[in-house]
Amino acid sequence: AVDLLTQGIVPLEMTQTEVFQAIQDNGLLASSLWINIALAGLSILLFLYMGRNLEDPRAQLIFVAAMMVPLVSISSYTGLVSGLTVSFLEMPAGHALAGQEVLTPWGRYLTWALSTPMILIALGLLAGSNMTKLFTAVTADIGMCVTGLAAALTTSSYLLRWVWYVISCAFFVVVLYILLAEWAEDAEIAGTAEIFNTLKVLTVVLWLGYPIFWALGAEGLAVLDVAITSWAYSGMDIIAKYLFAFLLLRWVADNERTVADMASGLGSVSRSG
Ligand code: RET
Repeated sequence: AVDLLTQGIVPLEMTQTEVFQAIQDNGLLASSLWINIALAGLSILLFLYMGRNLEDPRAQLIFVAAMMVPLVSISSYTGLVSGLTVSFLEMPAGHALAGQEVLTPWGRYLTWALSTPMILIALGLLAGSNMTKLFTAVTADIGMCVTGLAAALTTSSYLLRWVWYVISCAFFVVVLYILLAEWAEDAEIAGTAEIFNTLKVLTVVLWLGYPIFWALGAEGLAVLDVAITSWAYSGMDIIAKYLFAFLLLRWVADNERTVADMASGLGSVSRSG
């Protein structure tokens, strides 16, 4: 075993094929992943159609950000379903499943660092955010996702898993503050308060579900099993991503003039540069 280790080979590790098989053998888990691949694919086609006539640069920018959401999602779920971004990790002492190998879909947390900033950029543009607030929201959000990834991947100490979790929540508070206080006020001035408030409520309510299910799932307190937790995330994803982007794009397509003329802290997103 020592020889193998020096060669970089760990004999007990599962191969990607074995992880792939374990996922497919769990019908409930596999379906939670496949359904999102299908819905992301349909969303991509639908959104392309909805945005086909947009001409104002700011409206187009919101469209591109919204479009990235299902594009990142289809990539994320392909990584999960193939076993590429899923690992069986041994939980540390103190965890309810201590000593057992727990299926950890860490690719989810990794790709959230790419998809959730797109949601926030779209929302910030809609609200007429200035650069400082947009930067703060996006960087805090990336911090939240990456430290959430760290929480899921830490196997040395149960306490430190929760320390990461608390750090991630602190980043999340920054995002919530900008959404609920700063951008809500900006949207009033920009004249987009109605649609912004709808999307804000949808976002805040759903996003709060993620840390709750993380805490209850196999990686946290292990009250819920892996497949149920995966369905919870997949269900929230369907609303927080595809429904969110659909509502946003439909509004932008119907109100392109409002978007073109709105007061924005970012200045003009001009046609000629
Ligand atoms: C974690 C665990 C640590 C604490 C917190 C979390 C928050 C995650 C959120 C995820 C949102 C994801 C979305 C994905 C759609 O693509 C990482 C679960 C605060 C808010 C909307």
